[in-house]
Amino acid sequence: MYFSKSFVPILKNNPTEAKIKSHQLMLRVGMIKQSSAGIYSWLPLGFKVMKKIEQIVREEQDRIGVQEILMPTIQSSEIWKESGRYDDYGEEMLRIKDRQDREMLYGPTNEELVTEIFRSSIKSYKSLPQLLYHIQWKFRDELRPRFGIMRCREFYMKDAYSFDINDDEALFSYNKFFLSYLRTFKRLNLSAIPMAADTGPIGGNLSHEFIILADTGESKIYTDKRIFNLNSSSTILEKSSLNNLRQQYEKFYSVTDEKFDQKEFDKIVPEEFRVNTKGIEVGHIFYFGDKYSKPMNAAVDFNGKKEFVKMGSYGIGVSRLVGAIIEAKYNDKDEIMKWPISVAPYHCSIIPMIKKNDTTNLEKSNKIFEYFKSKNIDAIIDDTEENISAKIRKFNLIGIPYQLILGNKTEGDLFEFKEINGETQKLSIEDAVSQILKAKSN
Ligand code: P5A
Repeated sequence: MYFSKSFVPILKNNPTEAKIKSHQLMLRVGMIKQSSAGIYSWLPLGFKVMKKIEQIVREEQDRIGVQEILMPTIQSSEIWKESGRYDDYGEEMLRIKDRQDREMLYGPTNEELVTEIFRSSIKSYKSLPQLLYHIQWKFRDELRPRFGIMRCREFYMKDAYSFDINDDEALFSYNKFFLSYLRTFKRLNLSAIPMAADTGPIGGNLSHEFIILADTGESKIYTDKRIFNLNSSSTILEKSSLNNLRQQYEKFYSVTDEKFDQKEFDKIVPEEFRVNTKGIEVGHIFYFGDKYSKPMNAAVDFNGKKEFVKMGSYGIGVSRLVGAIIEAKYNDKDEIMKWPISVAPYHCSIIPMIKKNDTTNLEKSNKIFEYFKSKNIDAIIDDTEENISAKIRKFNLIGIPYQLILGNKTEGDLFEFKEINGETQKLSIEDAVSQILKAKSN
C-alpha cells in the first residue's frame, strides 16, 4: 500500500473537542470519524486495528469451544417483554417502530434473543453445555457519550452466552471464560485484572469486570498490588484447575467502586499493597442462573424432569479496546504511540527519501514491500514527497511499530531500521525481517 493512495486523513493539530489521548489520537490520525453524537465511522487505519482485535478475541473464544453465530442488531420487543426487561431497560434502549407499527429495538445486548434461539431447539440436557457467541454492533443511548469510542452509543461487542444443567456446570463455563479473557487480553499486550463487580441491568450475583489501569478510565478500582504478579499461562480446561485459577485471583481483594467497602479493604490488604486508582473496563462476565430461562421458559428434559437452564453472559468491548490500547500504550514523555504488533495497522513503515526525477528509492521500496509480503509482514510505503523527518514524525504519531528508512545514509544492502521508540540500527533486509517476525511470534 502506498501512503499517497491510502485514506488516512491526518489532522495538523490535536482536535480540541477530544479530552483524552485515545480520542485525540484516533481523530488526529484519521482512524475514526464522528457521524453523530456517540456514533462513529471507522476509517481504514482504525478498522484494521479493530479487525485484528476482533480476530484475536474470536480465536480465544474458539479455543475454549464457544461456537460462533451471528444474531441481528434489530430485535423484537416481544422477547424483552417476556423476560421483563422491556420496561426495566429505560431510556438507554433505542426503540423503533416498523411500518406495521410493531415495536422493535436496536439490541443493547442479546440475553433474550439467544435464549429464544436456544429454547426453540435444545430439548435435552444431553446437548449441554451450549456455549454461543457473536461479534456484533450494539446500541445504547448513553446519557453522556464521551471519550470517542470509549463510551459511545453504537459500539462493537463480543458477547457470549452459556447454557448449563446446574450451578456446578454453569460455574465451570464461567471459569472457562475467565481463563479465556485472561488469555485474550494478554495477547493484546494488556494487563487486565478481573475485579468483583456489580451486575447492573444484566443481573445475577456473580460477576467480574476485566479492567486495565489508566488514569483516564471511568471505573474506580480498589485492589491489591500483588494481583498484578499473577501469571495466567494455564491452558487446561478442566474443572478443578479452572477453579484454582479463579481462586488465585479471588485471594486478593480486587473490586470496583460499587462493591467497595473501606473497612474491609483496610482490614484485608496490608497498607503497602493497597491500590486505589482508575481503570477502563474492557470485559465483563456474569452468572445469573435462571434469570432469563425461567420467565422465558428455556428448559431441558433431565431424566423426565423439566429443568430451567442456568445461564451466564460474557462481554468484551471490541471497539472500546482500540481506545483502551492507546490509553495503555501511549508514551506521554516521548509523545509516541506504539501499537502492539499483534494489532498494529501495519507492522512496518517503509520510508524512502524521494528526490525529483529519481525513482531509485521508490523502486527499492517496492522490492522490499514484496519481500515483506512474502514473509507475511504487512507494510506501507510512504511514497509522498515530504522530507524524511516529516515522514518519521508522521509514523511516530500513527504508531506503526517498525520503520525502515531509505535515506542518504543507506549503504549498499544495509538499511536504517528502527523500532519506533528504539535506536536506529544498520541492518540487511533479512535481519530486519527476522526482528519483525520474532516480535510477531512472541
Ligand atoms: C455481557 C455480554 C453485557 O452487556 N451482556 C452480553 C453482557 N455486559 S456489559 O458490561 O454491559 O458490556 C460488555 C462490554 O462492552 C463494552 N461497552 C461499551 N463500549 C463502548 N461504549 C459503550 N457505551 C459501552 N458499554 C459497554 C465494555 O467493554 C463492557 O465491558
